[in-house]
Amino acid sequence: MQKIIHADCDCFFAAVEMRDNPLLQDKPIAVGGAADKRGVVATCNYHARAFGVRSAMPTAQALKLCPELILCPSRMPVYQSIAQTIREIFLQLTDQVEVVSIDEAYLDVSSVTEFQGSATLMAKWLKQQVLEKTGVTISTGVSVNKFLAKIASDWQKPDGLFVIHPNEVESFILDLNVGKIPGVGFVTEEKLAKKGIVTCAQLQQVSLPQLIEWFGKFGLTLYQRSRGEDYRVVTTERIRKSVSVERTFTDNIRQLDDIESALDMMLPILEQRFQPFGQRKIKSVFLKLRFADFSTTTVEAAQTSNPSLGLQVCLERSLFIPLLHEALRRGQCNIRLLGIGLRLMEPASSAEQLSLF
Ligand code: TTP
Ligand code: MG
Repeated sequence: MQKIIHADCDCFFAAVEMRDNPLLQDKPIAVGGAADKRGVVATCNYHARAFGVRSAMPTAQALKLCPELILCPSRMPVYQSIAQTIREIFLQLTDQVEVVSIDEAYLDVSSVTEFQGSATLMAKWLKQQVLEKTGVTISTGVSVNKFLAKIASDWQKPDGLFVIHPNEVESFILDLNVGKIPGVGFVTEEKLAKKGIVTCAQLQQVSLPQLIEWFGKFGLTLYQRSRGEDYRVVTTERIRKSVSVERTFTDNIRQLDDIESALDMMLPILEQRFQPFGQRKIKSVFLKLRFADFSTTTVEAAQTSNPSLGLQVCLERSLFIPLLHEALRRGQCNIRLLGIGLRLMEPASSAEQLSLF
Protein backbone atom coordinates (compact mmCIF):
# COMPACT_ATOMS: atom_id res chain seq x y z
CA MET A 1 0.00 0.00 0.00
CA GLN A 2 1.24 3.46 -0.87
CA LYS A 3 1.83 6.19 1.70
CA ILE A 4 1.41 9.59 0.11
CA ILE A 5 1.79 13.07 1.55
CA HIS A 6 0.34 16.05 -0.29
CA ALA A 7 1.70 19.42 0.80
CA ASP A 8 0.36 22.82 -0.20
CA CYS A 9 1.40 26.25 1.11
CA ASP A 10 -1.27 28.36 2.76
CA CYS A 11 -2.16 31.50 0.78
CA PHE A 12 1.38 31.24 -0.54
CA PHE A 13 2.19 34.64 -2.12
CA ALA A 14 0.23 36.46 0.59
CA ALA A 15 1.99 34.45 3.32
CA VAL A 16 5.35 35.62 1.99
CA GLU A 17 4.19 39.25 2.00
CA MET A 18 2.97 38.92 5.60
CA ARG A 19 6.23 37.29 6.60
CA ASP A 20 8.23 40.17 5.15
CA ASN A 21 5.97 42.86 6.56
CA PRO A 22 4.47 41.81 9.91
CA LEU A 23 2.29 44.95 9.95
CA LEU A 24 0.15 43.20 7.32
CA GLN A 25 -0.38 40.18 9.55
CA ASP A 26 -3.83 41.04 10.89
CA LYS A 27 -5.14 42.90 7.86
CA PRO A 28 -6.88 41.67 4.72
CA ILE A 29 -4.29 41.61 1.96
CA ALA A 30 -4.12 40.46 -1.64
CA VAL A 31 -1.27 39.98 -4.07
CA GLY A 32 -2.05 41.08 -7.58
CA GLY A 33 -2.32 43.79 -10.18
CA ALA A 34 -3.77 47.23 -9.50
CA ALA A 35 -7.49 47.83 -10.04
CA ASP A 36 -6.94 50.78 -12.37
CA LYS A 37 -4.79 48.55 -14.60
CA ARG A 38 -7.47 45.89 -14.77
CA GLY A 39 -5.37 43.69 -12.51
CA VAL A 40 -6.51 40.43 -10.93
CA VAL A 41 -5.93 38.89 -7.54
CA ALA A 42 -3.28 36.13 -7.62
CA THR A 43 -4.11 35.19 -4.04
CA CYS A 44 -5.18 36.74 -0.77
CA ASN A 45 -4.80 35.95 2.90
CA TYR A 46 -7.51 34.30 4.99
CA HIS A 47 -8.73 37.65 6.42
CA ALA A 48 -9.50 38.78 2.88
CA ARG A 49 -11.18 35.45 2.09
CA ALA A 50 -13.68 36.16 4.87
CA PHE A 51 -14.91 39.07 2.71
CA GLY A 52 -15.33 36.81 -0.31
CA VAL A 53 -12.10 37.83 -2.07
CA ARG A 54 -10.67 34.97 -4.18
CA SER A 55 -7.83 34.12 -6.58
CA ALA A 56 -8.40 35.19 -10.19
CA MET A 57 -10.97 37.82 -9.14
CA PRO A 58 -10.56 41.28 -10.73
CA THR A 59 -8.91 43.54 -8.17
CA ALA A 60 -11.66 46.13 -8.68
CA GLN A 61 -14.27 43.57 -7.61
CA ALA A 62 -12.13 42.50 -4.64
CA LEU A 63 -11.95 46.12 -3.46
CA LYS A 64 -15.72 46.41 -3.65
CA LEU A 65 -16.10 43.35 -1.44
CA CYS A 66 -13.39 44.51 0.94
CA PRO A 67 -12.65 48.26 0.72
CA GLU A 68 -9.81 48.08 3.27
CA LEU A 69 -8.01 45.39 1.26
CA ILE A 70 -4.27 46.09 1.03
CA LEU A 71 -2.88 45.26 -2.38
CA CYS A 72 0.73 44.05 -2.66
CA PRO A 73 2.48 43.85 -6.02
CA SER A 74 3.69 40.39 -6.93
CA ARG A 75 7.38 39.50 -6.21
CA MET A 76 7.73 36.36 -8.26
CA PRO A 77 11.52 35.85 -7.83
CA VAL A 78 11.08 35.82 -4.05
CA TYR A 79 8.21 33.30 -4.23
CA GLN A 80 10.21 31.10 -6.58
CA SER A 81 13.23 31.06 -4.33
CA ILE A 82 11.09 30.13 -1.29
CA ALA A 83 9.39 27.40 -3.35
CA GLN A 84 12.84 26.01 -4.14
CA THR A 85 13.82 25.96 -0.46
CA ILE A 86 10.59 24.10 0.31
CA ARG A 87 11.31 21.52 -2.41
CA GLU A 88 14.75 20.95 -0.94
CA ILE A 89 13.14 20.19 2.42
CA PHE A 90 10.82 17.68 0.72
CA LEU A 91 13.83 16.07 -0.96
CA GLN A 92 15.50 15.57 2.40
CA LEU A 93 12.73 13.13 3.21
CA THR A 94 12.51 11.29 -0.12
CA ASP A 95 13.54 11.68 -3.74
CA GLN A 96 10.03 10.62 -4.74
CA VAL A 97 8.70 14.17 -4.99
CA GLU A 98 6.27 15.24 -7.70
CA VAL A 99 6.07 19.00 -7.92
CA VAL A 100 2.61 19.96 -9.12
CA SER A 101 2.72 23.75 -8.95
CA ILE A 102 4.77 26.50 -7.37
CA ASP A 103 3.45 25.72 -3.87
CA GLU A 104 2.27 22.13 -4.07
CA ALA A 105 3.81 18.65 -4.25
CA TYR A 106 3.11 14.97 -3.70
CA LEU A 107 5.63 12.86 -1.79
CA ASP A 108 5.61 9.09 -2.00
CA VAL A 109 6.97 8.13 1.42
CA SER A 110 6.07 4.43 1.19
CA SER A 111 9.68 3.33 1.59
CA VAL A 112 10.93 5.98 3.99
CA THR A 113 12.13 4.26 7.14
CA GLU A 114 12.69 7.36 9.25
CA PHE A 115 10.12 8.45 11.84
CA GLN A 116 9.39 4.74 12.40
CA GLY A 117 7.86 4.83 8.95
CA SER A 118 5.03 7.03 10.20
CA ALA A 119 3.84 9.35 7.42
CA THR A 120 2.02 11.42 10.03
CA LEU A 121 5.26 12.14 11.87
CA MET A 122 6.95 12.87 8.54
CA ALA A 123 4.22 15.37 7.67
CA LYS A 124 4.66 17.01 11.06
CA TRP A 125 8.38 17.29 10.48
CA LEU A 126 7.84 18.80 7.03
CA LYS A 127 5.53 21.43 8.48
CA GLN A 128 8.04 22.35 11.21
CA GLN A 129 10.96 22.49 8.79
CA VAL A 130 9.15 24.62 6.22
CA LEU A 131 7.97 27.08 8.87
CA GLU A 132 11.42 27.28 10.44
CA LYS A 133 13.34 27.68 7.17
CA THR A 134 10.91 29.88 5.22
CA GLY A 135 8.43 31.44 7.66
CA VAL A 136 5.39 30.18 5.74
CA THR A 137 2.95 27.48 6.80
CA ILE A 138 1.98 24.47 4.75
CA SER A 139 -1.00 22.19 5.03
CA THR A 140 -0.33 18.49 4.65
CA GLY A 141 -2.57 15.57 3.90
CA VAL A 142 -1.61 11.94 4.44
CA SER A 143 -3.31 8.95 2.90
CA VAL A 144 -3.01 5.90 0.66
CA ASN A 145 -3.14 7.66 -2.71
CA LYS A 146 -2.73 11.04 -4.38
CA PHE A 147 -6.45 11.82 -4.56
CA LEU A 148 -7.09 11.24 -0.85
CA ALA A 149 -3.85 12.94 0.21
CA LYS A 150 -4.89 16.06 -1.71
CA ILE A 151 -8.37 16.04 -0.22
CA ALA A 152 -6.76 15.63 3.21
CA SER A 153 -4.34 18.55 2.82
CA ASP A 154 -7.29 20.82 2.06
CA TRP A 155 -9.38 19.48 4.95
CA GLN A 156 -7.88 21.56 7.76
CA LYS A 157 -6.36 24.46 5.84
CA PRO A 158 -4.61 26.67 6.90
CA ASP A 159 -1.73 25.07 8.83
CA GLY A 160 -3.47 21.71 8.70
CA LEU A 161 -2.33 18.13 9.05
CA PHE A 162 -5.07 15.67 8.27
CA VAL A 163 -4.72 11.92 7.92
CA ILE A 164 -7.12 9.55 6.21
CA HIS A 165 -6.03 6.15 7.51
CA PRO A 166 -6.48 3.10 5.26
CA ASN A 167 -9.27 1.75 7.45
CA GLU A 168 -11.11 5.08 7.40
CA VAL A 169 -11.19 5.54 3.63
CA GLU A 170 -14.46 3.73 3.05
CA SER A 171 -16.43 5.71 5.61
CA PHE A 172 -14.68 9.02 4.88
CA ILE A 173 -15.54 8.93 1.22
CA LEU A 174 -19.29 8.37 1.69
CA ASP A 175 -20.08 11.92 2.82
CA LEU A 176 -17.58 13.61 0.54
CA ASN A 177 -19.18 16.11 -1.79
CA VAL A 178 -18.62 15.20 -5.47
CA GLY A 179 -17.44 18.77 -6.05
CA LYS A 180 -14.30 17.92 -4.07
CA ILE A 181 -13.16 15.44 -6.72
CA PRO A 182 -10.45 17.11 -8.81
CA GLY A 183 -11.77 17.58 -12.34
CA VAL A 184 -15.35 18.03 -11.20
CA GLY A 185 -16.05 21.67 -11.92
CA PHE A 186 -19.22 23.66 -11.66
CA VAL A 187 -20.75 22.14 -14.83
CA THR A 188 -20.22 18.49 -13.83
CA GLU A 189 -21.35 19.19 -10.29
CA GLU A 190 -24.57 20.74 -11.60
CA LYS A 191 -25.15 17.88 -14.02
CA LEU A 192 -24.79 15.37 -11.17
CA ALA A 193 -26.92 17.45 -8.80
CA LYS A 194 -29.75 17.43 -11.36
CA LYS A 195 -29.66 13.66 -11.17
CA GLY A 196 -29.82 13.84 -7.38
CA ILE A 197 -26.13 13.02 -6.90
CA VAL A 198 -24.36 15.22 -4.37
CA THR A 199 -22.20 12.87 -2.31
CA CYS A 200 -19.77 10.10 -3.20
CA ALA A 201 -22.14 7.62 -1.53
CA GLN A 202 -24.76 8.58 -4.13
CA LEU A 203 -22.20 8.51 -6.92
CA GLN A 204 -21.25 4.96 -5.92
CA GLN A 205 -24.79 3.87 -6.81
CA VAL A 206 -24.23 4.71 -10.50
CA SER A 207 -22.85 1.92 -12.67
CA LEU A 208 -19.60 2.32 -14.60
CA PRO A 209 -21.25 2.01 -18.06
CA GLN A 210 -23.73 4.70 -17.02
CA LEU A 211 -20.97 7.06 -15.88
CA ILE A 212 -19.07 6.48 -19.12
CA GLU A 213 -22.21 7.24 -21.08
CA TRP A 214 -22.63 10.51 -19.19
CA PHE A 215 -19.01 11.66 -18.95
CA GLY A 216 -16.93 9.63 -21.43
CA LYS A 217 -13.47 8.64 -20.16
CA PHE A 218 -13.85 10.82 -17.08
CA GLY A 219 -16.63 8.44 -16.03
CA LEU A 220 -14.03 5.86 -15.00
CA THR A 221 -12.21 8.45 -12.89
CA LEU A 222 -15.49 9.34 -11.18
CA TYR A 223 -16.24 5.67 -10.57
CA GLN A 224 -12.86 5.17 -8.90
CA ARG A 225 -12.70 8.43 -6.92
CA SER A 226 -16.18 7.92 -5.48
CA ARG A 227 -14.75 4.73 -3.94
CA GLY A 228 -11.58 6.46 -2.74
CA GLU A 229 -9.50 4.78 -5.45
CA ASP A 230 -6.65 6.38 -7.38
CA TYR A 231 -4.01 4.30 -9.15
CA ARG A 232 -1.77 7.14 -10.30
CA VAL A 233 1.79 7.00 -9.04
CA VAL A 234 3.97 9.86 -7.92
CA THR A 235 6.09 10.76 -10.92
CA THR A 236 9.40 12.44 -10.36
CA GLU A 237 11.51 14.32 -12.89
CA ARG A 238 11.88 12.33 -16.07
CA ILE A 239 15.64 12.60 -16.18
CA ARG A 240 17.18 11.07 -13.12
CA LYS A 241 19.63 13.46 -11.56
CA SER A 242 20.98 11.37 -8.73
CA VAL A 243 21.15 7.89 -7.26
CA SER A 244 21.42 7.39 -3.53
CA VAL A 245 21.02 5.07 -0.59
CA GLU A 246 20.02 6.09 2.89
CA ARG A 247 19.91 4.28 6.16
CA THR A 248 18.28 5.33 9.38
CA PHE A 249 19.69 3.66 12.46
CA THR A 250 17.42 2.14 15.06
CA ASP A 251 19.72 3.59 17.72
CA ASN A 252 21.82 6.62 16.95
CA ILE A 253 25.43 5.76 16.08
CA ARG A 254 28.23 7.38 18.04
CA GLN A 255 31.35 5.44 16.97
CA LEU A 256 33.24 6.36 13.82
CA ASP A 257 33.96 2.66 13.19
CA ASP A 258 30.25 1.87 13.19
CA ILE A 259 29.50 4.64 10.73
CA GLU A 260 32.25 3.42 8.44
CA SER A 261 30.95 -0.15 8.50
CA ALA A 262 27.44 1.11 7.74
CA LEU A 263 28.99 2.92 4.79
CA ASP A 264 30.66 -0.31 3.63
CA MET A 265 27.31 -2.08 3.68
CA MET A 266 25.64 0.66 1.68
CA LEU A 267 28.24 0.84 -1.10
CA PRO A 268 27.16 -2.33 -2.95
CA ILE A 269 23.54 -1.19 -2.81
CA LEU A 270 24.51 2.16 -4.31
CA GLU A 271 26.48 0.36 -7.02
CA GLN A 272 23.44 -1.81 -7.79
CA ARG A 273 21.14 1.20 -7.99
CA PHE A 274 23.60 2.95 -10.29
CA GLN A 275 23.72 0.03 -12.76
CA PRO A 276 20.74 1.12 -14.89
CA PHE A 277 22.43 4.52 -15.34
CA GLY A 278 25.88 3.09 -16.07
CA GLN A 279 26.16 4.97 -19.35
CA ARG A 280 25.85 8.30 -17.54
CA LYS A 281 28.89 10.12 -16.23
CA ILE A 282 29.09 11.04 -12.60
CA LYS A 283 29.12 14.71 -11.77
CA SER A 284 29.82 14.37 -8.06
CA VAL A 285 29.60 12.07 -5.07
CA PHE A 286 27.87 13.15 -1.91
CA LEU A 287 27.36 12.04 1.65
CA LYS A 288 24.58 13.12 3.96
CA LEU A 289 24.39 12.89 7.73
CA ARG A 290 21.42 13.60 9.91
CA PHE A 291 22.40 14.25 13.50
CA ALA A 292 20.50 13.39 16.66
CA ASP A 293 18.91 16.86 16.70
CA PHE A 294 17.55 16.24 13.17
CA SER A 295 19.85 18.82 11.58
CA THR A 296 21.21 17.56 8.28
CA THR A 297 24.42 18.22 6.42
CA THR A 298 25.51 17.17 2.95
CA VAL A 299 29.10 17.16 1.70
CA GLU A 300 29.74 16.86 -1.99
CA ALA A 301 32.87 16.38 -4.11
CA ALA A 302 32.97 17.02 -7.85
CA GLN A 303 34.34 14.22 -10.02
CA THR A 304 35.61 16.28 -12.93
CA SER A 305 39.08 14.79 -12.63
CA ASN A 306 37.79 11.31 -13.35
CA PRO A 307 35.47 11.46 -16.36
CA SER A 308 35.53 7.70 -17.02
CA LEU A 309 34.12 6.96 -13.59
CA GLY A 310 30.55 6.64 -14.85
CA LEU A 311 31.43 4.01 -17.43
CA GLN A 312 33.51 1.61 -15.38
CA VAL A 313 32.09 2.44 -12.05
CA CYS A 314 33.88 1.23 -9.00
CA LEU A 315 32.52 2.86 -5.94
CA GLU A 316 35.22 2.68 -3.38
CA ARG A 317 34.92 3.71 0.22
CA SER A 318 37.87 6.05 -0.33
CA LEU A 319 35.53 8.27 -2.36
CA PHE A 320 33.28 8.79 0.64
CA ILE A 321 35.57 8.67 3.69
CA PRO A 322 36.88 12.25 3.30
CA LEU A 323 33.28 13.42 2.89
CA LEU A 324 32.31 11.56 6.04
CA HIS A 325 35.06 13.21 8.05
CA GLU A 326 34.13 16.64 6.75
CA ALA A 327 30.45 16.03 7.55
CA LEU A 328 31.31 14.90 11.08
CA ARG A 329 33.24 18.10 11.66
CA ARG A 330 29.95 19.94 11.17
CA GLY A 331 28.07 18.31 14.02
CA GLN A 332 28.39 16.03 17.01
CA CYS A 333 29.14 12.36 16.41
CA ASN A 334 25.63 11.18 17.16
CA ILE A 335 24.12 10.07 13.90
CA ARG A 336 20.58 8.99 13.07
CA LEU A 337 20.89 8.76 9.32
CA LEU A 338 23.62 8.18 6.77
CA GLY A 339 23.13 8.70 3.06
CA ILE A 340 25.50 8.31 0.15
CA GLY A 341 24.88 9.11 -3.47
CA LEU A 342 26.01 10.14 -6.90
CA ARG A 343 24.87 13.10 -8.93
CA LEU A 344 24.68 12.27 -12.60
CA MET A 345 25.60 14.34 -15.62
CA GLU A 346 22.85 15.01 -18.15
CA PRO A 347 22.53 12.00 -20.49
CA ALA A 348 24.92 12.24 -23.44
CA SER A 349 23.34 13.79 -26.54
CA SER A 350 22.91 11.41 -29.47
CA ALA A 351 25.95 12.98 -31.17
CA GLU A 352 28.05 12.33 -28.09
CA GLN A 353 26.74 8.79 -27.81
CA LEU A 354 27.67 8.03 -31.41
CA SER A 355 31.20 9.21 -30.81
CA LEU A 356 31.52 6.59 -28.07
CA PHE A 357 31.34 3.75 -30.57
P1 TTP B 1 -2.98 27.95 -4.44
O1 TTP B 1 -2.28 26.90 -3.66
O2 TTP B 1 -4.14 27.55 -5.28
O3 TTP B 1 -3.52 29.07 -3.45
P2 TTP B 1 -2.88 29.68 -2.14
O4 TTP B 1 -1.61 28.97 -1.76
O5 TTP B 1 -2.73 31.15 -2.31
O6 TTP B 1 -4.01 29.44 -1.07
P3 TTP B 1 -4.42 28.08 -0.31
O7 TTP B 1 -4.17 28.34 1.13
O8 TTP B 1 -5.87 27.91 -0.61
O9 TTP B 1 -3.58 26.99 -0.89
O10 TTP B 1 -1.96 28.69 -5.38
C1 TTP B 1 -0.60 28.93 -5.02
C2 TTP B 1 -0.14 30.30 -5.51
O11 TTP B 1 -0.31 30.38 -6.92
C3 TTP B 1 -0.93 31.46 -4.93
O12 TTP B 1 -0.41 31.89 -3.69
C4 TTP B 1 -0.83 32.48 -6.01
C5 TTP B 1 -0.70 31.70 -7.29
N1 TTP B 1 -2.00 31.71 -8.02
C6 TTP B 1 -2.20 32.65 -9.02
O13 TTP B 1 -1.31 33.46 -9.31
N2 TTP B 1 -3.42 32.67 -9.66
C7 TTP B 1 -4.43 31.81 -9.35
O14 TTP B 1 -5.52 31.88 -9.95
C8 TTP B 1 -4.20 30.83 -8.32
C9 TTP B 1 -5.28 29.87 -7.94
C10 TTP B 1 -2.98 30.83 -7.68
MG1 MG C 1 -1.56 26.85 -1.72
